[in-house]
Parts: sequence; structure tokens; C-alpha cells
Amino acid sequence: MTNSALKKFMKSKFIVALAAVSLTAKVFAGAPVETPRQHDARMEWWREAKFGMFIHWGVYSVAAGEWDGKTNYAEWIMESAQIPASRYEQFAKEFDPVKFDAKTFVKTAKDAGMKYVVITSKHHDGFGMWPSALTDWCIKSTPFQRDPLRELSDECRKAGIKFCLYYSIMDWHSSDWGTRRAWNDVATGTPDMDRYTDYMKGQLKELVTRYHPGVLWFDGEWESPWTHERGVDLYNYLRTLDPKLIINNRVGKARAGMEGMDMGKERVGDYGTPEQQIPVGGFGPGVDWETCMTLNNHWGYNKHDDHWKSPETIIHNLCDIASKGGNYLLNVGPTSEGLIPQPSVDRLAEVGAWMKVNGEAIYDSGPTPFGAEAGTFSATEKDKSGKPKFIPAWDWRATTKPGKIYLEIFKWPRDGKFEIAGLQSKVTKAWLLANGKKLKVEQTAAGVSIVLPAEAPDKIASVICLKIKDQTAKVAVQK
Ligand code: FHN
Repeated sequence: MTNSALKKFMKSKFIVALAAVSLTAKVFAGAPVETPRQHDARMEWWREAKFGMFIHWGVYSVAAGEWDGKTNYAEWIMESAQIPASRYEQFAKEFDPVKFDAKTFVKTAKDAGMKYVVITSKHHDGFGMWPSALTDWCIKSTPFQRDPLRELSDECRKAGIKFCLYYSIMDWHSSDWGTRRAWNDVATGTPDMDRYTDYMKGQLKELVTRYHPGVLWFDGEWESPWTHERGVDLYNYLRTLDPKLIINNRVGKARAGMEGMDMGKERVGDYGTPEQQIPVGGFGPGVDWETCMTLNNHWGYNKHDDHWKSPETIIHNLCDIASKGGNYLLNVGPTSEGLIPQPSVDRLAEVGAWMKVNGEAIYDSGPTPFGAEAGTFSATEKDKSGKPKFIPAWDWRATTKPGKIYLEIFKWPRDGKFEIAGLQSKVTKAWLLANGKKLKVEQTAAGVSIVLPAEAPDKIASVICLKIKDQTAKVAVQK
């Protein structure tokens, strides 16, 4: 960054709040100054929501994962198959999702118990899923002369679901994105990142002022043309557009790969973004993070991919993530006709049935009081990175609310008892969330033993609710 630009940057109208680089920092480098209380107020709906729908939808869905005899593509098809941009633009001419119905998308999310939706406004192919005034490489250039983001944001608002937008910083189609692809045969001139950043700000202003997203979910930040400084500047710019806006940490450069957390580096953004993984021990209270995951093995639509996660896996992931203080953003990849694949809809409906009964244990919940996920490190087995493999010891998780502990039991004990060592808070009542059935509790200094019925109320995860005397559970540290 040149000296004059650096001086301009430092004189920017916001005090560059030097943030602690620790994970618990609430005020990040470059944020408009806000007190911790103001920050908590801004994050409140997101922290309470816990469960959202990710939607990866674009012209790549026309290919349905297939190209040149191969069938393992999706939203990366232009890059992975090195399709010339001029040929890729043909997909836009074929994109006409006449079966798209925003009400159906929102109903699918709501029936699953999801409280927010994050849809791709622009993925790495640069194609805008809204009628942008700044480019023809958007929905205007398709037979589908509608505005899916307008339709979806309106339906979300009617249904009380937060509408949020994904936006890729990297843009394989743009002439100005710094790392130009050889197969971008529609690009002209030399890449200019200042011009590209202005274009991005213009598009983002369209998105924020038209659709009022609750979150801007950035991605595609990892290539060298994007810098921490540009991330700070963009974060600042957006927070001036909408002070309520929440922005993930991929607006900056420090997400530490798929772990998604800013591990002690420069950081910007309001929460961490682990991808396709659940952090083993979580990060303790006070750290905002969200795991995003596919339902099968692709983000965008692939008609050959039938590797669907089971409702059991999804519900256990949800409990595991919530017990560590995180949110779960689960993806659907609609077809080029505008339909969410039926296997996705079916699984989400089963998850929704569980959430209908047990959602109280998840929504607005805090992390387990029993410390990081109990488990042991194998003396023999190694994980992918060659470190001793972590073997979770528990078949249950816990979440909390003031004066309550929720126990999500995956494997119902055969001996009719559930014991927790170390719980020191006085348990005044215990019951099954599913049917209110009161449970007998024996409590000693060593911990608590709960007498259970022979049959679990739910085959996937049954929730026991404990009312405790303390607002925050007191637990003896297990040796
Ligand atoms: O490259 C993208 C990918 O296509 C997808 O959008 C995921 C979802 O978080 N993010 C990037 C990979 O980390």
C-alpha cells in the first residue's frame, strides 16, 4: 500500500480500533467504534438463531455437475474444468428456473427449524443473482427476467427468517480481479484491484440498500490480490452503509483455512467460519463462530451426488456445534429449474420435526458447562495431520441457559441411569423435554445420577432438562 494511501487509510473517519488478536476480541481491527454492549446487541439475533440454511445457487447449476464426460463438478466447474468464460456465459443463456418459488424455499428452511438463510448473490464465477446496474454478467442476461433475491428477501421477511447474502471476493470472470485465469477469454486490459474494489463496493451497496441482508457472508478471500487492509476498508465501508450488518471473518485474510478461525493473526469480521468441520473442543464462551456444511458432498447442484448426510448426523452435528457455542449453516444446492433437491427437503423435514420438540435446547443456548468435548487422544491411531487421533468419549452433549442445563443424549443408557460427574450446582428438577415427564435425581458431592425410563423418547437424541439453583452451572474440573 503506497504511503499516501496508507495515510488516507489511517485518517479514515473511523478510529481503527486496535483489537486484541485473541479469539475473544469483540472489537476487531477497523470496526466502526462500538461498545461491547452495542456489539452484543448487533450479534443478538444471530447468536440466538443457531441454525441457518446456506443456498449455493447460480448458472453453474445448468451443468448439474457434469462436463466433458466427468461428473464431479459443481460451483467450481468453470475453474476446475477451465471452461473458457465465453463458453461458460452460455450457461446464463440457459438459466431459466421457472419452478423457483421463494415461498417454498422459505418454508423448507422454516420447517427445518432454521432461523436464517444465506444465499449466494455472487459466487467465484462473478455471476450476479440480481439485476445489477454495474454489469450485464448477472440475472438480467438470462431468460429468467425476475429478481430471485428480491423474491426470497421478501418471503424471508414475511416468515420472520433473517435474509443474508454470500458474496465472493474472488471473481474469475472480471477483467480486474488480480489473478486472471488463462481461460478468461472475455477479459480485457490488465487487472486493476483498485477498480475491482470500487466495483465490489458498488455491487455490495446495491445488495445492502436493496435487500437489507442481516449478514454479508464473504468468501474467496484467499488469493494474494486481496489484502488485510482491503478487508478492513471494506468492513468499515459496509458497516457505514448499515450499522446493524453482521460480517463474517472471510472479509479479511486470517481465517486459517478450513478451520475458519483467526488464530492470533490480524483479524476483521464478526465471527469465525469453520467449514465442513466442527472444532473439537469449541472455543469456550464469548467467541462467535459458525460451521458451514454441505448436505451431500457438493455446495452447488450435482445430480450424481447422492451422498446425503442422515438426519441423525445432522441432528448430532447441531447438538455438538451448539454445545460448543457455535451456529450451524447447512447447505442446499438448488437445480437450474429452481428446485431444492428432494433428498435435501426430506432430511431437513426430519430435522425440523426434532427441532419442533427439542429446539428449546438449541435456540439461544450457551455452550456446555462441562468443558471441551470429553474424550481421549489415542495412543496408537493418528489423525490426518499425523497427530494422536481424538476419540470423543461421550454419546451426549450439553447446552445451557440461565438456571438450566439441557442434556442431549445420543445413546440411551441401558442401566436406566444417567450420571454426570462434577456437577456441583443443586439440581431442583429434571424432566424429559419431549413429554415433560419428571425424572428422579440423586445428587452427591461427586455429581448427579438421573433415573431414566427404559425407552428413549427419541431414537436420535433425547433431551433431559435440568433446573439448577445457580444461573451459571458450577462444575468441578475433571482430572
Ligand atoms: O470455494 C468456496 C466453495 O465453493 C464454497 O462456497 C465454500 C462454502 O463456504 N467456500 C469456499 C471454499 O472454502
